[in-house]
Amino acid sequence: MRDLYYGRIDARDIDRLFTAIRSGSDDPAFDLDQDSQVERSDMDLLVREILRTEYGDVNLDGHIGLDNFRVVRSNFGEEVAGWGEGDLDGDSVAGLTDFLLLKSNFGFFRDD
Ligand SMILES: [Ca+2]
Ligand SMILES: [Ca+2]
Ligand SMILES: [Ca+2]
Repeated sequence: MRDLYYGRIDARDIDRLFTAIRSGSDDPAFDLDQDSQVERSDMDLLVREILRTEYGDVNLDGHIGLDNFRVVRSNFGEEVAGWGEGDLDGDSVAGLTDFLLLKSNFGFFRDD
């Protein structure tokens, strides 16, 4: 997760971390909470504490609204490249789980 150290963290970092989790990586660079495992808790930390948003914020602007919903809807059921195309749980598909994740956080606003 080299980009972290350059301050350019974006959806590609999320996708990289999902790939690491899926592949069972033990690369310490992805173990953000330093518990020696690369897993969902590291993703929670990246999304919530580093990117300061929630699952569903497809464009990472700190708000989960209709524009984000439309991305998931337009790709629904399809294999997609990653978070920015509506895959919020890292299974490479924009599907029901992603829709429900977004729905549960719909209306989220980052308080700056
Ligand atoms: Ca960890
Ligand atoms: Ca957004
Ligand atoms: Ca998905």
